Amino acid sequence: MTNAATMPPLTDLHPTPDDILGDTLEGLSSTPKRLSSKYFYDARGSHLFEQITRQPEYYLTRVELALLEASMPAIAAAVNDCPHVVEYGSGSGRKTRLLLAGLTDPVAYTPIEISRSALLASVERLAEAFPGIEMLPVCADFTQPVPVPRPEREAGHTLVFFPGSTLGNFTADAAESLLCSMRKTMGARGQALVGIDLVKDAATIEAAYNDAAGVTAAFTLNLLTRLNRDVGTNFQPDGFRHQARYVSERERIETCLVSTRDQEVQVDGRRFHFQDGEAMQVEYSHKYTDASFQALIARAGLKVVERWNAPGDAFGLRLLQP
Ligand code: AVJ
Repeated sequence: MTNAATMPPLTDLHPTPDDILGDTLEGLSSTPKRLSSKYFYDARGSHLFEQITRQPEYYLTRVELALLEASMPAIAAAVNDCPHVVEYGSGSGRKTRLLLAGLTDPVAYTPIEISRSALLASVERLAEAFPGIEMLPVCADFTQPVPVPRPEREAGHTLVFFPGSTLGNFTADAAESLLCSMRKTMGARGQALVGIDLVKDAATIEAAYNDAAGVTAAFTLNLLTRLNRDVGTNFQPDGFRHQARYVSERERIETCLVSTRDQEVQVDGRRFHFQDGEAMQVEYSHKYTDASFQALIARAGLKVVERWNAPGDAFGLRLLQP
């Protein structure tokens, strides 16, 4: 039930149409062309992502939820008491529910999420389930500096929660600056709980991004529909196809939209030509080893203090500290 008492105030810093247009023009002017995966998450994109997490090939969410559930007592013991939990890219909040239920006396919860609809729906459910935890939702692109609200009741420290291997969507340089801003958010006594997908056989990884039902393809192509609506591009989604390949040398999935014909796209009085077969880069999903993850977080002044792996090392949770 929606009512004034359970609806927490929203800090709304959603990217403006100008932000999205600027990024789109920059990406279409690059060689090779690229668009940012953060714009996948409009209302429909967030809904399609939820459907991806239920596809049999997409092991990540299922495995991480089971790992979080199984490790929760150990996680609660390793996390300092009375935390303010700040989650980056909170999505539907299924993992949050397990975390908030398992931690010792969480004081407040700040989800930072670019999809306003996903944020409002999840925080409304969480507010009902956890009436004693102050909800401080922020709609924002977390790759930009985000002011984190201050809870009414003093928290012992800040716990950054960054599950889903969302870190994997960032190149090493972008991941480093994001981890640095998380380190600032958590403060000297803070901690971060990060979910990472681990390097495994290429076929398993590739299948996860090429589900038989075609949900991932629809998710990728929705980016074009979204940009047509929000910044006035005139992409013809049926002139592109989803392509996701695991590149072992770079330990990542590279997702592209491939033009299936010679065509032109116009936006803001400018024209961009696509050749038949031209690939536009839209998403990376990096997979990690202990060594590559250690090296990455070290660049941001962080270290692993606890680690939990799913059976068969399918997925990992890492507790980090400055
Ligand atoms: C949002 C990082 C969890 O990269 O695996 C799923 C997004 N893209 N299928 C990922 C995604 C295509 C996903 N995460």
